[in-house]
Amino acid sequence: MLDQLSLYPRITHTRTSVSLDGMWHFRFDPESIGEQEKWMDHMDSSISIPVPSSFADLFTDQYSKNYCGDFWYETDFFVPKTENCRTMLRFGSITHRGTVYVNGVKITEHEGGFLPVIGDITDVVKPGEFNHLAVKANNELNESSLPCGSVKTLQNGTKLAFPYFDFFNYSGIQRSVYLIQIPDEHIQDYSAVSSLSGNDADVAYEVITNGEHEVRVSLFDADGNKVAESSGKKGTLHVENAHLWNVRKAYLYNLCIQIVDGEKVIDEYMERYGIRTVEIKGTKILVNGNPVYLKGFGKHEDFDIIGRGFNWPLVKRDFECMKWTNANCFRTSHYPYAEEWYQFADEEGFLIIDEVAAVGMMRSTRNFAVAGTGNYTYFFETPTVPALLKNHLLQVEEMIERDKNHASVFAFSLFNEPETTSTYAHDYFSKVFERARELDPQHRPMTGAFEKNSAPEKCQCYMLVDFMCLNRYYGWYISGGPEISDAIYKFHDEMQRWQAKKLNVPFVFTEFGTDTLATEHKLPSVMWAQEYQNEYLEENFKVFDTYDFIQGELVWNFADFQTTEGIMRVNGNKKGVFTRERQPKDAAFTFRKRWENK
Ligand code: GCB
Repeated sequence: MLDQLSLYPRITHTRTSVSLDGMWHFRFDPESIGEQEKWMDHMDSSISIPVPSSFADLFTDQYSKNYCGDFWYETDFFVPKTENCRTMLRFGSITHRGTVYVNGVKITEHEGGFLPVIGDITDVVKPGEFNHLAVKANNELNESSLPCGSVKTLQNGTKLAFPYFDFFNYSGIQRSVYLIQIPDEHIQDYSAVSSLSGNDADVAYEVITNGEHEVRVSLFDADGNKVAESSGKKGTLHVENAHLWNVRKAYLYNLCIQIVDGEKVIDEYMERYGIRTVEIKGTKILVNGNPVYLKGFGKHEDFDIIGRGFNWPLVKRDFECMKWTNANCFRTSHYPYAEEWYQFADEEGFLIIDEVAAVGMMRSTRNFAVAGTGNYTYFFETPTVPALLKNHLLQVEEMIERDKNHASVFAFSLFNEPETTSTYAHDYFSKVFERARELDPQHRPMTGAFEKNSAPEKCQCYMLVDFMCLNRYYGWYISGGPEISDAIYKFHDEMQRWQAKKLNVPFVFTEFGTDTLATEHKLPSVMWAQEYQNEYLEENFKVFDTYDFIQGELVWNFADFQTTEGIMRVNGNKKGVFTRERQPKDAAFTFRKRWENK
């Protein structure tokens, strides 16, 4: 357990947190000379850069956009006081890896670009003065990084990222940075698990602190009335006539955790908390005991200029668009998103399949096209696998630790489209699933998204998941355009083969869709025209509606998004139901109508 990893920065009676977002200094370090030249102390010839943001789309030149290698950030921040508290820095993420220095001293280093980086800087900060913060980051991909990929060096020496995945390798300090001050004796982490009995609920909690003083936990309803109270590091809050957090009808309580010494409050942490249960029963997904059909999207953190940089207005707009389509769910394809997405999903009653950045576990820079060809790339048979597994386990741990208390998170996805047809893959993923199940206090369903090679007869990993997630493109990558009738025939054939296995678990489509240009209309339809996207969807819906074990449809993708350049991508992936600017294509109206009563 990492101190403060899962605790989002909050201001309470005993805690402060100050955003360090703004314009910082920045410099590329293609020769990796920064450390030797002591850039952690000071960087010459730096340029200004906004935090948070990806760096790629801020510039006007090709080199900066596609830069791959080391790069540095620096800023100065004022610390008013340091007595009787711990002072910490918390980055929402540094993509893909980072080393943090304060006043020239190395504080921490972190691998993985989509989870928080935390450093205790108490012993190195100077009170009443400006302090110097430097970050050395790196965005290279390899076969033991999550996500997976490689680096290609051009003849002129320029390095380029070669992702084994279909989204642009946006990098940088893409999420907010906070300076946090908390008491010496403090709350390090907590978990809370709800169970229901009749109209009442019990919330079993566990609080971890670094001291021995008493812990007091209270629950307040939305009007601010205290409805339950308990003491001790472990305990239960009994809530009479509990208001449940329901899908698209959220109710959130306020949970208040205190460390107390008599009447004195030593530390205090507060968070919104939704009371709900999730469970898989036979082929049904149950929330509070009621079946839910998942309607929604695979998404990306992706927008013009800011890339994967966190932006509240974008969160708001995306939720408004999702609500307009009558959706109730999304998958954080293909990495854990900024925490604010989950907070807002808690408020709006959206369900989330929370995915770790285990994508690209198939040796191909066009995995979207290779999936389905049957090509086998020996991914889980190479010497890098132990290092990959170590990373994978660590990031699953950090993701579950960070996201475990969100009502919106109803399942964790531990992979997207790896090679699953070998016993090597089975051994690898058995370890990942075993670890994830140990870690989640809520015992949520665990899953992963399977591509087409993971067929019922060949897949060695489907038995590991609690519900099946299939990514299928019948009518796009397979038998598209005028061949769509064949595609649907093949689709039914595959579903019947799954049905014959009698797995007795829900199946959810976590991807299906067509690239569609918002500018294109054509009668009769052709691939890439809006009419084809709609026809494809209607044909796919007929398949979904045939099998009662199909319990959800998350279309690929919510919006058009940026990818690596290539002949299969027209300035990015155009499978959005919305454009990259978040305006509806015709398909958005199709979903709005279908999901109204589904
Ligand atoms: C997939 C991948 C996703 C791609 C998508 C596509 O199977 O999981 O990352 O973007 O296909 O559009 O090809």
